[in-house]
Amino acid sequence: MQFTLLVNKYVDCSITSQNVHIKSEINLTYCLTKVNILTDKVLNMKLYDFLGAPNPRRVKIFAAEKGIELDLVDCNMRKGEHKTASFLMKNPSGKIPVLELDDGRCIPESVAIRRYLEALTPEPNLFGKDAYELAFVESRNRQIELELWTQIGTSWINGPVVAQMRKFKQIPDAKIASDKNVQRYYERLDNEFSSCEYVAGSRFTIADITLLTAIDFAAALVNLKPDSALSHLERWHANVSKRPGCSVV
Ligand SMILES: N[C@@H](CCC(=O)N[C@@H](CS)C(=O)NCC(=O)O)C(=O)O
Repeated sequence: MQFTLLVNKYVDCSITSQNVHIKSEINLTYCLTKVNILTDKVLNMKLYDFLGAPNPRRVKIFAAEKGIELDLVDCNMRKGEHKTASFLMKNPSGKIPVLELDDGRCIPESVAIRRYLEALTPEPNLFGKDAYELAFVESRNRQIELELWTQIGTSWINGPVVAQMRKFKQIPDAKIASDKNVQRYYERLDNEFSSCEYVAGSRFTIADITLLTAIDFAAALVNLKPDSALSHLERWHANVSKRPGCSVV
């Protein structure tokens, strides 16, 4: 319905003048984007997921915040389903999440998937609205990925849950160092949240999802819950956890 109306508008306008024609082409592009959104929703994008895995959760929260429904496909990591030949065709890195489109094309990497979803459904905006905000949100998101997620990852790989899998040679000293780095980073964040409501300023963005999923995973499975004395960090955590989209596990 919406598609037909907008196309009619395009056709009507295009015959009046060159100027209006250009404007209406923009309308058509906008309109086709909208159709794509509807089409992708109708065609069921599949998200390869595993309950409790933090990187797919980053995508699930993002989608929930935007009201996008994804068809979840259980990729049982315990059984190694993310390393099978057929899964490696979807993502040669053998990791989840992967978004599979209706025509079989696949997008790995949680940030890349979310860029795709943001392009399809621009509102509510979660990546940044103007040149500065886009760059600032990206910088905050990257810092949390590179300075916190990596340290939590080291503690996880060298910690007790992974020890039970007997797959990796563990390095206890690496875990001692990364545990300390995580605690120091929590202190830095606490300090930042004393003057800032969200990770990238005054509104909720993708960077908050990156931090929330990191902390929840660290607290639940890596024994790295932030100290309750870090009251600003605790306030931020309670505040974002209340959002319906963030209740997705
Ligand atoms: N940078 C990737 C990381 C994906 C990732 O590490 N996913 C984990 C699950 S939460 C995984 O599949 N691990 C399996 C492995 O590393 O072999 C992203 O953001 O999607």
